[in-house]
Formats: sequence, structure tokens, C-alpha cells
Amino acid sequence: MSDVRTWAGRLDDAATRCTPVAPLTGDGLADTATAYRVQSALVDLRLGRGERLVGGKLGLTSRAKQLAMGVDTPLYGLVTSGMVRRSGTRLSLKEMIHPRVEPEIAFVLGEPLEGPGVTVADVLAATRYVCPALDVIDSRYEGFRFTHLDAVADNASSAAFALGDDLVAPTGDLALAGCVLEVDGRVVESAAGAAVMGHPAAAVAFMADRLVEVGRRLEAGWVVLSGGLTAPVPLTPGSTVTATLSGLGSVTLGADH
Ligand code: OOG
Ligand code: MG
Repeated sequence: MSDVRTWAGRLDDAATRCTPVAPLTGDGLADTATAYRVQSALVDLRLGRGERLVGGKLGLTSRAKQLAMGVDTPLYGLVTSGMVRRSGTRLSLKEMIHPRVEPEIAFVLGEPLEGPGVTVADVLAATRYVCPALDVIDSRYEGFRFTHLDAVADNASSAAFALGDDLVAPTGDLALAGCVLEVDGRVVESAAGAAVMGHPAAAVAFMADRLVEVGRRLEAGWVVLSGGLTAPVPLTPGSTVTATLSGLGSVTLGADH
């Protein structure tokens, strides 16, 4: 247990001091249950500073993300109020280590979702809105290099996220929703919703099912980011990144020194 608190403190310090650390697997982190306990302790440190839990996120749910990070097992994390940014905001890169950004489909739940056995249909029935999201990941590990267990402990590299301003009920087929990621008006990545587990709602179902193991569920009102649809792109000073999803609108974040 003391390892769990020590490791969570190390990752929290890395984030607050913007100084990366060595992977915890090099220091004895060896199993998934402990990695999620570190994640929970890390989130508790944020809650202790007055933040609120606002939802969840999935990671490594698309082939593009798995190839980019060299890790092929999906994972989940928790997102807190301090990570929320408005679309159109410019982020200060001074407050981060080596941030990257990726386009995602976010689900805003109207009903709780409790596993096991949650289906895509269950997720869609419980969803009030879907919208495009930009997820800013900022691994606390040196060189943005980690194993699955390290990334679980580091709360899926979560740093910040923004949602699009248009919240629409999930009507069209989200698997077929086209996604275009632009940096300074230039298209750098594209994908369809199916890139995430065949259907982005399948990722939300995966998280609801996994949460059973820790006695939690996805709560009504939570936002759930279903995972990067494409490889992430580095956030560089002076740049502006926009994700557009067909039928869902767009979301933009900028970055400054
Ligand atoms: C870990 C997973 C983060 C995603 O959508 O895949 C994630 C990472 O790539 O740093 O948010
Ligand atoms: Mg992500």
C-alpha cells in the first residue's frame, strides 16, 4: 500500500513540476490491480485539492493509437474538473511536459451504466449527447515511453480535454462518423468512428464492465472520452488544432509558449 501512495505522489509531482519520471514498472509495479490502485490514489490527490470527478476516458482503443504508443491493450482513466477546457482555449505549454492531442468522440451520459455485460445498445440508450473532443495527453514518463501498466498508473496520460460546443443526441451511425484532424488548417490525420473498437460506444461499454472490478460505475452526467481515433499529434507553440466529426461539429484548442 505504501508503494501505491509513493508512486501516485511521484506521478503527481511530475505533473505539477512538469518534470518527467522513469516508468514505475522499473521500480516494481507488476500487476494491473496495483496499477489501477495507483491511478485511483493519483486522482484522489487531485480531488483533495478541490477538483471533482467529471467522467472517464478510454485509452489505446484504436489500432492507430496502439501502433503509435507500442502498447496494444486498452485501458481506462478518470477525468476531473481541473482538466476541462473550453473549445477555443489556448493552452500554456509551460504547464505541461510534452503534450500531444488526439481527436475523440465523447459521450455525455444521462443515465448511469453499470457492468457487467454492458452492450453498445445499452451505452447509446444511456447517452444524452455525443460530441467531438480533443484529448490532451501528457505522459509523466520520460520520452513519452511506457508499458500498459505504467500508463494505467498515470491515469491514461490525462492532462486536459475540450468538448465541442454542439451537443447532439446520438442518432446517426457513430461507427461511420468521419473524423478530420487539422493543425493550422492543414489536415494531418483522418479516421472513422469504427477505428475505436468497431464502434466508439463499445469503448464506453468496456469501461463500464471494467469498473465493476473496483466497485464503481459510470455515473449520470459524466463525460466519457472513448479514446483517440488517430495517432496523436504534438502540441507545438503557436499552433491551433481542430477536430471535426461528421454530424457532430468541431472542437479547437490552441497552444502558446
Ligand atoms: C495513453 C492512452 C491515452 C488514448 O486515447 O489512447 C489516451 C497514451 O497514449 O499516452 O488518451
Ligand atoms: Mg485519449
